[in-house]
Amino acid sequence: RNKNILITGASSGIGEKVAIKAAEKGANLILVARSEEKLKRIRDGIQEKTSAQCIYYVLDVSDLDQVQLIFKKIIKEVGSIDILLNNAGFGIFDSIEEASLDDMKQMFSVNVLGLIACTKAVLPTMLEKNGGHIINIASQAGKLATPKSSGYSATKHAVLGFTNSIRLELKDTGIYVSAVNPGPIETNFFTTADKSGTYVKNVKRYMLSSDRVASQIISLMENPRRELNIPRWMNVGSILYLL
Ligand code: NJP
Repeated sequence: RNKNILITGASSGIGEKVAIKAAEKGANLILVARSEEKLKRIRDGIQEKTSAQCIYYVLDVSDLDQVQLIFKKIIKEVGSIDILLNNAGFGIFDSIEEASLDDMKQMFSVNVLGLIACTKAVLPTMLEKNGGHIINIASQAGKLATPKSSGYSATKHAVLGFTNSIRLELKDTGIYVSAVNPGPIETNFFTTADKSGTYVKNVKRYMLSSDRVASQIISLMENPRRELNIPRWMNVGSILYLL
């Protein structure tokens, strides 16, 4: 309640669901993504249904200079960030022969460098207050590997490495650092990740709803802890299928 929560990738999927649930619980939201129209629609919906304060900023997190600039503006406007949900990300699934280096570069720019830039941009105010919570959406793809997702999987391994390292570094501050490692979730993610639809067809029955994942993230926000693995058997099921 009354916490300032900044969510990247808030214009759809997990980010949108967490924003709505957090607003219902009385948090103040700062929504970040590239699609202004979607952010505006979500902001309007939140303002209509709750008394939460909600603002949005259009930002491509892979533009590292813009991240610095916009986060400065945000912090000036809201004072401080209590919780940063580093959720913006995307995947492109391809065989290693077919995967393009441009796609790999873009995935690393958004999923890894963007996430690092957002973290660095909130850190000074969190350190100053000696408190805060940084939650990074990683993936089971960052713990295990499946075929045809080498680039995406590499980015999520990087997210986990980054998360684990700063968690140790910040352990004597009041800042919590968590990673969330879900398996496949029903969101727009697969429109880009799996253009042929083959992966989705195979794992559909194991997919989690974004609503369920968002509820678990809200509970992580309420009870900060190290890591959140979302129902293991579902992830294991889908991974076994692919091996
Ligand atoms: O996907 P989707 P999810 N700058 O496509 C934003 C991870 N994950 O909710 O910019 C700023 O509905 C995009 O907004 P827009 C996944 O890797 C997923 O499933 O307007 N924002 C949108 O709001 C990702 O890290 C699954 O296009 C950027 C959001 O990101 C996170 O969950 C499984 C951006 C993506 O929403 C949320 O994905 C798993 C940029 N450059 C982990 N690029 C899964 N769905 O199965 C994208 O383990 N966004």
